[in-house]
Amino acid sequence: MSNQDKSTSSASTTHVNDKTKNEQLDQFRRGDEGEYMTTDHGLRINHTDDSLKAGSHGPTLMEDFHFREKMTHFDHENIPERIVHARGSAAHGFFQPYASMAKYTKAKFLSDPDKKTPVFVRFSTVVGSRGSADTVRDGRGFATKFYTEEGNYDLVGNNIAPFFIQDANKFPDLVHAIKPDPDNEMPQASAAHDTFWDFASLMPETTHMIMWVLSDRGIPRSFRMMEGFGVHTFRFINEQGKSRFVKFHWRPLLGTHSLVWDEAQKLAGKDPDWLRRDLWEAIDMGEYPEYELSVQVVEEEDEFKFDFDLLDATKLIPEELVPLEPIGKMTLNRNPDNFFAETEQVAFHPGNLVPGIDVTNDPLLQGRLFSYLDTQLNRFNSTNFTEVPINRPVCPVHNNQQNGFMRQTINKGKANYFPNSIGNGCPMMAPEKMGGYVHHMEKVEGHKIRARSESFNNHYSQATLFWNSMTPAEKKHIVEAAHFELGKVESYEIRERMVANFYKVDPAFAKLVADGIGVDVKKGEDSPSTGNFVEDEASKKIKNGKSVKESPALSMEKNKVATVKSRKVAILLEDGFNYDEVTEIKEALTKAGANVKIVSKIFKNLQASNGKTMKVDKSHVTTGSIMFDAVYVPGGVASVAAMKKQGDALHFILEAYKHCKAIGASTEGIELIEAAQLPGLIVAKANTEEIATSKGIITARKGASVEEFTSAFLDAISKHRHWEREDKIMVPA
Ligand code: HDE
Repeated sequence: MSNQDKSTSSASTTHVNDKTKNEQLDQFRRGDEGEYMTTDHGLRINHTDDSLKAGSHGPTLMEDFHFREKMTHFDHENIPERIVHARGSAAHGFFQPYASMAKYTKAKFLSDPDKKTPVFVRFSTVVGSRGSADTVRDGRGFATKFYTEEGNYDLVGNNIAPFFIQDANKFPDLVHAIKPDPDNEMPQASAAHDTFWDFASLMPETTHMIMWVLSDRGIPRSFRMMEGFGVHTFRFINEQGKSRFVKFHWRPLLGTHSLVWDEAQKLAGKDPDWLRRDLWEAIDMGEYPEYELSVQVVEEEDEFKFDFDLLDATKLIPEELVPLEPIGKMTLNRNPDNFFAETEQVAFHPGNLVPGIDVTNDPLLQGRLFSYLDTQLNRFNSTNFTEVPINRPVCPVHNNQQNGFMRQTINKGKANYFPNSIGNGCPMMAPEKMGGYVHHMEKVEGHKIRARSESFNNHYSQATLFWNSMTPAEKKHIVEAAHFELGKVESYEIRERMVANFYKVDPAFAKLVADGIGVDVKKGEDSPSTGNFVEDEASKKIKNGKSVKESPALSMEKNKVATVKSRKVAILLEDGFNYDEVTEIKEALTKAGANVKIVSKIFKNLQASNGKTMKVDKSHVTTGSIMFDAVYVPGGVASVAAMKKQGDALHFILEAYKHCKAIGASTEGIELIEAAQLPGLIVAKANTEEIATSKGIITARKGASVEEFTSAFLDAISKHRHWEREDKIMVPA
C-alpha cells in the first residue's frame, strides 16, 4: 500500500523522513529478473520475434493481439516535451534545515533540524529541445519538489538570479523570439539569431539577465557547481501570521564553476550529455551533490527601502544590502530508476505551496501561477498527472475532484460534493491550526489597469551593478560571448540597437562589444514598447532607496571554492611509463577527492618500464582534454617519446593550456610539455630537486620532493582556471 492508500479520513498527520518518498515509489517499481514476459493483461508470451502470419510468407493477421498491443504501445510512447526546459536531468535526495525557522515561517519542513524531507530535483536547459546538447549557452532550471508532510512544495528556480521580463504577458513573445525560427526551425538551443536579439534590443528590461547569460554563468561546469535562485520575492508567514518578504538562494558546496566557451562548444559534439552524465556518475560514485539553501528576509515595513521594486523579477537584492541567511542543506543521493517515469513525468508548479510560504504580487510570478498547471495538461492530457508516482505527495489526498483520463484512485462512497451529510461532511475543511492553507490577507485595491508601476522602469542599474562586480577575466568572457551571440545576428540595425542598450550599462563595455561586431556605438533611445509605466504610491516611495555600486557576491571568481574534490584529472601514458611516479601521484590526487583516469592512444593494458601493467580508462578517440579539469604527464622515456610523436597527446596539452587548466609533469614528462611550445612556459630546469610553478603549470625534475610537487599541483587544480594565461593564448588547439 502507498502512503496515499494507507491514509484514513481521520485527519491523521503523516510522519515524513528522507526514506518516505522512496518507500512510496517502491510500490510502483517493477523488476523483470526471473519473470516470464507477458502482455499488458498478464498473459504469458511464448514468441515475440515474429508476428502471426498466414503462412511463413503470408501477411500478418489482424488477430495478432500481441503484435497490435506491442506496436500500439510503441506508437504512443511520446508525450509533448516541455515548451521550455525540455532537456533536463534529475535526482532524488533530501533536505534538512540547520535550525528551526519558526521565527519566519510555520512551514513544518523548516521547523526542526532533525527533520529530513525527501526531494526530487530537476535541472534543465531552457531553450533546447529534449535531445539538444547540455553545454549550450543558456540559463539553467533548478526545480526542487519537497515532499513534505503538508503536501508538495515546489521551489522552481533558475541558476540566474534575475529574469528577462517583468510581466508574464511577455513570456510567449520572449520564448518565441529565443526558440528556433518559425520558418526553418533554426538554430537549435541557441539565442544567437536575429529574432532573440531583435526582441532583446527592443525590451531593455532583458538587459540585466542578458548580462548573466553572457557571463560564465551561462555555461556551468556541472549541475553540482551551479547556484539556484527562486528569482521572485516570496513570503514567509509565521505562526503568529506575521509576513516577511523572502528570496531563496541555493549555493553548491563544491562552489560555482563554469566551462569556457570553446570547451562548451566542443563538448556539445564530443559529449552532448556532459551535465547529465556528470550528475549521474557523481551520484553513482557516492559523490553526492550538496547545496546550501539560504534566504534573504526583508521586513514588510522595509519593502520600499531599495532603489528597485521587490516585486520586479528583473532585479535581485544585493547581498551587501540583505545578507544571505543559510537555513539548511540539500543532498542528492539517488539516481532515478526510470528517466521517463520520473524525470520526464515530474510536474512542477510554483503554486504548489505549504502553510508558511506564500506568493507576492510580482506580475511574472502571478502569470506562472496560471501557466504551470496549464502546461501539465498539455503534456499529460489529463488532470490526473498528480497521481503519477513521482508527483504524488507523501501525505494523504482527499477531495471531490474525480474521473478524467487514467484515474487511478478508486474513490468510495456517494458523497462527491461539499457540503454533504451523507458522507459525514467529509472530506472536511481543515482549520488553520490543523494545517489548512490560508492565503496571506494582503490588502489590495486599485483601478483595473493594463500597466506597470513606474518603480519597474529601471532597466540598467543592476545590469551595470553586475558588470561592475566582475573580475577582468569575467568581463572579457562577457564581451567575447556578446561577440559570438551578436556576431551571428545578420541585421546591422539589431546589433547597433543592442550596443546602444549596452552603452547604458557601461560605455566602455558597449565599445568593446561594438568593436567585435562591426557596428558604431550609438547612445540610442529607450524603445517605446517596453511597458506602460504609471507613477503610483510604490514608485514615489522607492525614489531614494538603497543601492550599491558593486556587489562582490555576484562574481563567481571572487567567491570560488578552492577544492580538488570531484575534479577530473587525466594522466597521459603510453607503454614504458614510470610506474612509481604514476601510482604516487594518482594516489595523492584520489586522496584529495579527484577522479583520476588513465588516458592513452588505445584501450589496452599498458606496460610500465618496470614491467608492471596498468589499465587504460579512456582512449584519445573517445575523450579529450575538454572532459578533464587537469592533466598530468609522468616520466618514462619510451612513454614520453611515443607521445611526442603523437598529435593527440600534444593537442591534449595545448588544449588544456588554452582552457587555462592545471597541467602537471614530472621527470621526462616535462619534455612533452616543452614539445607543445606553450607560450610563457617555465619548467624546472636543473637536474636537482627543482619544482617550477608558472601559471598553473607545475613541473618537477628527477629527485624533487613528491609531496612538494603534489601539493603545488593540487593547489593549481583547486584554482580551477588560470585566467592569467588567457592574454597569452596563441595556441592553435
Ligand atoms: Fe518557467 N515554465 N515560466 N520559469 N520554468 C516551465 O512548465 C513560465 C520562469 C522554470 O524541470 C513550464 O512544467 C512562465 C521563471 C523551470 O520541469 C511552463 C514564465 C523561472 C522550469 C513555464 C516562466 C522559471 C520551468 C514548461 C513567466 C525561474 C522547468 C514545462 C511568467 C524562477 C521545470 C513546465 C521542470 C518550466 C512557464 C518564467 C523556471 C511553460 C509563463 C522566472 C526550472 O509552464
